[in-house]
Amino acid sequence: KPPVLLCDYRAPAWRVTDVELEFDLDPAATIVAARLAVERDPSEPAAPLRLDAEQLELLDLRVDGRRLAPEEYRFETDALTILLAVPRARIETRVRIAPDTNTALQGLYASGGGQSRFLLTQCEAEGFRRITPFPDRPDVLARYTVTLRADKARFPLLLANGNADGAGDLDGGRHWARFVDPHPKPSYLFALVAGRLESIEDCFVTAEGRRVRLFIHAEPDAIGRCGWAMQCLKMAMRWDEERFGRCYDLDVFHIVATHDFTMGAMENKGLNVFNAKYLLADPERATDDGYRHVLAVVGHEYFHNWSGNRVTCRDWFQLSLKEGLTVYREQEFESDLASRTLRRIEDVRVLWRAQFSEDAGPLAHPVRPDRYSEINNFYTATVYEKGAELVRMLASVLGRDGFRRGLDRYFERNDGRAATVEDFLAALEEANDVRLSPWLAWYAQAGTPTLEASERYDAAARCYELTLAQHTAPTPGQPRKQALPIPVVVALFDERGARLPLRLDGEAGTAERERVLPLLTERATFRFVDVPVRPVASLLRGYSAPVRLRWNADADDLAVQIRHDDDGFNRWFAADALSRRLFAQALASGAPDARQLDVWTRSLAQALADPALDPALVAEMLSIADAGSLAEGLVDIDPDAVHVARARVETALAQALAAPLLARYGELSGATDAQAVEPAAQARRRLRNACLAAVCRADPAQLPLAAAQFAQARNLTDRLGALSVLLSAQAAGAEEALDAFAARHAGDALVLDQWLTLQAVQPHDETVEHVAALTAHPAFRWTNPNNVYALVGAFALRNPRAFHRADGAGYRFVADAVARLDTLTPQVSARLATAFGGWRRFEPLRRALMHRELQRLAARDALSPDLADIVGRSLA
Ligand code: DPP
Ligand code: ZN
Repeated sequence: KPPVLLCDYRAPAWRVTDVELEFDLDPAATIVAARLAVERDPSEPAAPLRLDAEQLELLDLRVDGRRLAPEEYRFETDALTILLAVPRARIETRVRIAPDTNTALQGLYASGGGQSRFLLTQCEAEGFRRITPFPDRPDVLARYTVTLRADKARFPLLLANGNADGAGDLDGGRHWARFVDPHPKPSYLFALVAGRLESIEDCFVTAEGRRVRLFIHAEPDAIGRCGWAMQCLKMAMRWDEERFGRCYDLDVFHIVATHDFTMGAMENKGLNVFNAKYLLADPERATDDGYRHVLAVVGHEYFHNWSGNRVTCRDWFQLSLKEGLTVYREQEFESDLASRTLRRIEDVRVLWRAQFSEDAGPLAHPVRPDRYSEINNFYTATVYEKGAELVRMLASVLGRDGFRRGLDRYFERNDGRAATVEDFLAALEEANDVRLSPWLAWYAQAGTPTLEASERYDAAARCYELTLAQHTAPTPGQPRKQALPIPVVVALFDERGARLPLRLDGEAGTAERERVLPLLTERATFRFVDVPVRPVASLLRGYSAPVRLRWNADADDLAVQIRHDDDGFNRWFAADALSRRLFAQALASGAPDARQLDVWTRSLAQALADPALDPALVAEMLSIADAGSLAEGLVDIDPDAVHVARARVETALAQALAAPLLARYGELSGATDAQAVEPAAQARRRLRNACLAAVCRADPAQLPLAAAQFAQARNLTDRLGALSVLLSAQAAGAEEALDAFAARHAGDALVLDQWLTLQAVQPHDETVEHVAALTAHPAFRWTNPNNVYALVGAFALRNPRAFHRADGAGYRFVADAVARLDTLTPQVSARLATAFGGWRRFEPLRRALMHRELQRLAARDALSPDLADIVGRSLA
């Protein structure tokens, strides 16, 4: 199948204005009757009506009430094409589908087991065509009326998008319910749910005075854990009103939890469907990170109601238009409600680990790709996380008020429309009277820019020169790169941490204390005058652009930043830079430089002793980057050497700080807020766990502390933190602790997923066999994406040591899993296969072994389009 190209975009020849759907729901065989009001674009007099259709059994087809003869239409494996001479018509179809056997989890499928097995849908990106024949593309917006009929005892709850419009009983123990969604929407936002679920209800009054009923529905054993999500929903609704002036627009908002889902959650209009992992939370069964993920994802999906639903995407090339913007809004939401610094550090870590490595390999693509073979493979770190960074840069360039004005304009201009990145930039431009067209290059160009900084201080002239230069390496299909606009936020400090003035040569007026240096060309020098002493520069503050910073800052200058920078993110950024440098030295020569190591450990000792510093920030400073992130940018990677060098640096820190770490651990252990979920309580637990890990690393004789914490834990964060320490130390009693944990949480799928992950990420040789054995554990099913990601995904993507075992056993295990999953859930198999994407960057032995597994996958019969695309691009 040839790829879809952005440059081939054409507006739809036929529009659908209204859709009426009737479902006779049954897990084995559901009948879907559709009535579409279609209209031809007058400029397309000859175009037939093409309806996407996959895996549908066509029972009936009529146009304006008349059954069509076989020569009047074509029904192929992916489309139903009708030759129509009239400019508008009523199309009626009836199809049969089989939700029960739908393991792809796209379209209508079944979730759960036994009594509570229920039916639900997932349509983004192209699942609606597995429900009914339809022009399944985001620029066809229609009004939907949906009627559901089902057995009342098995499916007491019936839901679809929009407001309820009647319900009643039918003969034979069946019942019906109808829903009308007044907002025209693309088909990917369609949803229905039918089942025996329990519900909680709340209410929200919008700033416009609309009374909205809020519901969360979940299986009976889960409904007691939905209270936090409901609180998060109300916080999100209020925040979007206050920060961005966006109000909710229906009388009801539903959220449904499922354990069988290929993604995190889905923003279907008025009927969000959530992976239970991002919805359920209580202290016994969710970690602090789990609570924060619920806040972030509930916010994310709710924010899509404007950035995605009211204003949707013209085509899937524009996916980042909704995802980058919504991730940005989600980040701001959590930053306003919890710790801005912590959220920023975590986002940057994810960007470096997942997006930079994507950009450095064969799967690199621009934030707005210009081609795709399988759109499911473009729900990537580039589209989401880098896309959010682009929005963040635009927001910083326009300022808080300017960005708000621009976004208001964007929503107002494009409400009810399917928009493009150009529409977004045009709204920001017009509202601020600026030119933003250079920013399009950020959307079109793949690859991570390297930003090189160098400095020169002239004491006699009291002048400080900062030279910035950018370079982007070629990526597949883009051999030559252009310079991008890079906003470099900077401040200058003296060595005691006092701010120095920032006056550029030739400027008058009072000097600023922080400013954005716009790098618009390949290279530029910024000359600051009246600088009284040699300054310590704090660059790229708040991580103001998604670039790789190359800057050979003096270790003592980095120490000044770690100690004094008033941007919490840059304190961490400086500590991270120093630890990466020590890692590189250990990798090159076996040991980090003693003097720089000393500078680093003394700075962190001060941070640890500083009672005024956010404990979460201290914890992050103590946690050095994972091996994958440290290896990013290297060639001929030897994973064993990376592991050893990283461990050296980590152990050196733990040993240097052993006493203060132990003391701080003790102090934090007295806390009485074991079940509190406020950010401050979470931050203390985070630091306490970081201290415990380091203390036990420095001295295995301290492992009884971990055993004690495990035994006494009153929340999942403490229990898992301790278990992790016991496992990675291969402590006596670790096996018993694992078993005790599994027994305590038996039957709780989400907690057992974390238990599986903890075992999958252990950097030991025998983890390969252990993980393979765990696939036979009752807590693991190949058909459940959460299980697969928790065990096989964690092993393949987060355990470089064991995945890259020198005999190739890790590769073989993962490739076999990918092949097996491809016949069940192709989206999941394709995502796992990205673990092989970086194969060319490894040393020759691993490179050959990974290459062989990719070839073995490529040679299989009947690969899914999803997997064929990833394997094909990886080998190209
Ligand atoms: N659109 C979903 C989300 O990112 C993913 N399918 O929220
Ligand atoms: Zn999203």
